[in-house]
Amino acid sequence: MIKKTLLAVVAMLSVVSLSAQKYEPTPEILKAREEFSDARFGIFIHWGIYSMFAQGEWYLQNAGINRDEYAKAADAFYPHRFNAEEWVSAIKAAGAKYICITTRHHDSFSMWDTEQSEFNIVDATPFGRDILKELADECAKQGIKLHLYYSHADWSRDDYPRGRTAYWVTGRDESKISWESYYNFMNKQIEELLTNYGPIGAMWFDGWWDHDEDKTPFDWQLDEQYALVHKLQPSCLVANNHHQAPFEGEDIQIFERDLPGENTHGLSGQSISRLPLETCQTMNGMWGYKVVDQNYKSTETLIRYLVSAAGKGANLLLNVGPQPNGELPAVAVERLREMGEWLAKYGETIYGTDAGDVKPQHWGCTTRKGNKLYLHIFELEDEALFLPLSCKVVSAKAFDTGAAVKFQKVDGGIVLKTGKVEGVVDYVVELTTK
Ligand code: JFZ
Repeated sequence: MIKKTLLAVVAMLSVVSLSAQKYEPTPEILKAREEFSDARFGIFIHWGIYSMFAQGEWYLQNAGINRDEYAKAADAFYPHRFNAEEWVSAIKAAGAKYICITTRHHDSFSMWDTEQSEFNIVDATPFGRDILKELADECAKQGIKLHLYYSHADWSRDDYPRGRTAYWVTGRDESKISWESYYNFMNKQIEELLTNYGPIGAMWFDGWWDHDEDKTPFDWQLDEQYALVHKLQPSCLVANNHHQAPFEGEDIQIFERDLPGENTHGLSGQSISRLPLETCQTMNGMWGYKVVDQNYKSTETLIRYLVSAAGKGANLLLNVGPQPNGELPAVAVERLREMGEWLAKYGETIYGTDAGDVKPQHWGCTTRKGNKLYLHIFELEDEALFLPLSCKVVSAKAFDTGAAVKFQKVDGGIVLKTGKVEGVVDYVVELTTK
């Protein structure tokens, strides 16, 4: 009897300790998080057979069509202008420090040579090339990190338990729905991705929200999957675009289409954690190539967005949607080049910085690195600027010319005699502080 009770107590205790087990990031992960934050700028690539329909990556669900009819696009996918070297060069020239590519989006098409499904770029297309391998090799060659987007939601497979999107996509055999089978499939794919493509900087998951409608929470078994990622590659960061505050086991907090703390698109209402932050944003209006969407943001807007992200202590993951022929759109390449020109000059005030002492203002924002506080002034109607500061300012100068900027100590900070600021992308003033 006593023995039985003791056993029960021991069993209970071990359950308690298991459930109380917290994710302890390893030293490798902590280092990777720091490097990630220092990078500040990455390029997102949304590319798949959806590009051929040229209506964005949600086409299968938005059109509500038959999955087998949709899949016929694969048999004509021949992106003969795809050139990993050109992509990576253009992205490096932009000053971006990492690339995140869609390995498998919600339509279920895999952009690598996977053994887990025939619906992939090598087996299902006349092109027959493993573009992920080519890209991974080129990233290694040119020294830029590679992150992998991977969808949890799936709009084509029989075994995926249907969520709140795409339930009207036809052609799927409902009798074959099996979470066990689907979960197993995903983990085997993740194993391939983290085994065959060299070091991966981060796994960027997306699709959790497909089951956020459930009264009883859907169990995605993320703990096990995250542990698998960390086991396969101890320096690979885990990110999940679930639009919630971070879950246990995650290393990055993602925001979509809005900077942390802003929520104009209704996808970023979550509170801000202490994890490294990343905001993903489109260059036009859609992620995947969309022929009618030529509404590209100007280079000035994009630079200011990058600077504003840095001013909030966040990275910008800026998207480009390659064309069906495999080329990056020329308008996108032009913006990448111009952003790179700006960063070549002002990168010091962005890379490796933290959010500055003064929170974002109507005139711009601030970043900090060591004893340098950088003011990024986009526009200023007044001739002078009051900065609430608790540190001592030793000197102030215009970042690009080095010319001294006059300032005066006042109660609670300084008044900086900038003069009116207009007609510039970003007037950067460097303060040396003590
Ligand atoms: C998600 C993807 O669906 C999208 O295709 C793209 O990859 C982006 C980066 O991430 O964006 C979402 C996800 C969920 C909703 C909207 C956009 N939602 O639930 O309305």
